[in-house]
Amino acid sequence: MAETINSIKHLASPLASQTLLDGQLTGPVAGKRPIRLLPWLQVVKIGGRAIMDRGAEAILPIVDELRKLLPEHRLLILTGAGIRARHLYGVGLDLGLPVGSLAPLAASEAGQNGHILASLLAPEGVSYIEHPTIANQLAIHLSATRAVVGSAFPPYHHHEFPGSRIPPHRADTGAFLLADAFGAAGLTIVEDVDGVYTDDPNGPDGAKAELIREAGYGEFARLEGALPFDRALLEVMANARHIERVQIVNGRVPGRLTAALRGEHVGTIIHTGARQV
Ligand code: GWN
Ligand code: ATP
Repeated sequence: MAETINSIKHLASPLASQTLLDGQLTGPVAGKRPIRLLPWLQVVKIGGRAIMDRGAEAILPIVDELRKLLPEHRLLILTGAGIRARHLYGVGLDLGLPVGSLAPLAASEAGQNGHILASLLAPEGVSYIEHPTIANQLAIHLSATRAVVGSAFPPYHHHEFPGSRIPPHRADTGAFLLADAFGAAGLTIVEDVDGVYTDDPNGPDGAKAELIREAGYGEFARLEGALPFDRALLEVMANARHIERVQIVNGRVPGRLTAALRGEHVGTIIHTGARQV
């Protein structure tokens, strides 16, 4: 039988015949910076406990500020889970629920806060959009309107890492993962404090805490006390591809969010591991 080589069926692929575990082999193919999908997008994470749990007194001024920002920016507004998730953790841990069961329960509270915020911005054409819509149809939604609201929690569910009993990847990490994946122009995290301090400013030693105006993610990782965001955020920042800096601002002070989105330094700036190339 004549030997035939059917070259038509051979597709050239640089990774076809090698392990994906050897960085030296994958590096030349996978080492490049990914493209920015939505370079004009500004991502804003609104604290669940810091803003949403406080009700009208804290939410309405932020809604007012977001409304005024719409002509200037195209926004993905993401909400944290707040106090109801803390209560869920308490009840769930007492019952022995695994971290993968607690993660979606807490995530749903972040979603509820998003629904509340979106309702208040509805007259401006802002709606809550679901996780799958953020993943697949954010561009078309933000072509139709200036901003959308979603849940900041990553939808890990039973894929949540089992290292701790409280889900380690919460709203701050989720917001950063999305901003970096989309190659957004920026991420601003809205809290109820002026930024990140050397220690919890509302804790027992709060009077001694000093505001850190600007530092790299590694310096925050070295702080031993509490942080105003989930620690996993710092791990993700180490490997960031696009987002070079994140600003934490006080959403209880009118104008801070607006200033931050205009590039002003009004809170704590954290530099990530992403480098301009
Ligand atoms: O329910 O408020 O999205 O956008 O992580 O999963 O637990 O879900 O399990 O599209 O897919 O509660 O139902 O809920 O917050 O996450 O959503 O109203 O499958 O629009 O159905 O990835 O919103 O919700 O909680 O975000 O964070 O139906 Mo909710 Mo959340 Mo809605 Mo979403 Mo989860 Mo969906 Mo999902 Mo679930
Ligand atoms: P979520 O969105 O996850 O519901 P949140 O971001 O709204 O939560 P917290 O997780 O409570 O709110 O974070 C804000 C709080 O963190 C501040 O009110 C402050 O008291 C506390 N905090 C702890 N450590 C620090 C620190 N080092 N610097 C500043 N604030 C800190």
